[in-house]
Amino acid sequence: MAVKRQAAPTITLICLILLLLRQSVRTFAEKLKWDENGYVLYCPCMGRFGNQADHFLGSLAFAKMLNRTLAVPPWIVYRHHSPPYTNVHVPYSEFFQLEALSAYHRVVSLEDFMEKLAPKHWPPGQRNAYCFDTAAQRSADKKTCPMKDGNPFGPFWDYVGVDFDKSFLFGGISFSVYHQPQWNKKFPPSEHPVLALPGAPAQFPVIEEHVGLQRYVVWSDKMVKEGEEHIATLLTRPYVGIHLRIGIDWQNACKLLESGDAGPHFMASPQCVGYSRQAALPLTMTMCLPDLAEIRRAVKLWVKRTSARSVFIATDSESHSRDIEKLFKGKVKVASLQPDSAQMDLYVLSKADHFIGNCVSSFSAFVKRDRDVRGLPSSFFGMDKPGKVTKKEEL
Ligand code: GFB
Repeated sequence: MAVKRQAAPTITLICLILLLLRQSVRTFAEKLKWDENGYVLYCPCMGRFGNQADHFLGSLAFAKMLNRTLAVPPWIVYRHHSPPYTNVHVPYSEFFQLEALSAYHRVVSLEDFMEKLAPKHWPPGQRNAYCFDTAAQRSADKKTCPMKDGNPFGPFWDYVGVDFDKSFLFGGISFSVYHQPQWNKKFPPSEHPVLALPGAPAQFPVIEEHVGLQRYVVWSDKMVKEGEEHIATLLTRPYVGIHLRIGIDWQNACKLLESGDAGPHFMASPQCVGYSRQAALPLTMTMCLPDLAEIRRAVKLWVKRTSARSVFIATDSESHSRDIEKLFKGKVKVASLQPDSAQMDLYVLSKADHFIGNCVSSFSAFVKRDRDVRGLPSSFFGMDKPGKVTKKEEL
């Protein structure tokens, strides 16, 4: 009986907390007021998660530079080999806390912008598109921004129910701070309240000044809960997390290095060779596509150095778990996530006691940045001691 009497107030308390939580999430969305300083909208239409994340940091900085609110887009997840065999648009807040971005700049989710603000302030008929004049060259009349041409562009804007009415072209300006006055002069918020762009107003890879913005990309409570459960069941600390980017698309990409067509920087490589093109360290084939010998060497080294009791493998293809297990004669636990999930792999890698990544991959770069802002150690295949490449952070 005593147990029953105690259970009732506990349940009431839990219900109350849940109600308050729901209320606070709702208030964050309901409090929306139109921002007279204007908005930036864009489609994260280049690359997969890692590319989109790099672009996101630059876009956040661009919105702050123009003092416009950023309409945070969903992640575009390509599901062409498994149901629903199409693009899935995952709201930002599924993986990360939208509220945490507010410590840096004003944001609203694109979904809330469309549902709560657009009907009144950006109604159909007034939906302008903005693009480089070079992009408009692809259209029939050479004056229209190709906002919805092809995949993922069309499905993205359809997801939020947007058709565009008119195009405004620009040229000779970039997304850098240098051109800030031109942006405000050409498109003052009073006449151009919503800057909707076909792609991210940012460079790839993320520029050095924006790397530190990663600190505002904070995992959602749901991801933390699930991620910590995986870590507790699969792994024993200390653990080394490794990212094996070795699938067929990657093998083809790395061939560009062999042919010498890549230049001093190749995809996410500034994260380990340095951001200066002139002073970039050499990027080797082993760094781009580590073979089994290099994987074994690096894992052995870091397991020894950190006295690791387990190894977590995230991979886009073969996990080589048997080979890695053999290295330690069964004394070190080796685990992967089944079924694999890109964001959950990122979470577990980001919490490892040591991380070995792929210098060229933006998927690895996400983990490296996430760890850097929390002072956690990382290395790369083919580069045990990456130089300190981040000097400045724009906060
Ligand atoms: O993230 P991402 O832009 O990194 O694209 P890169 C790679 C995608 O492959 C990820 C999957 O978003 C995941 O969907 N993937 C890669 C993984 N590694 C893992 C892993 O360890 N675990 C899981 N679960 N999934 C660029 C692409 O990739 O590579 C470009 O964005 C282009 O479009 C280029 O294809 C060659 O920078 O590595």
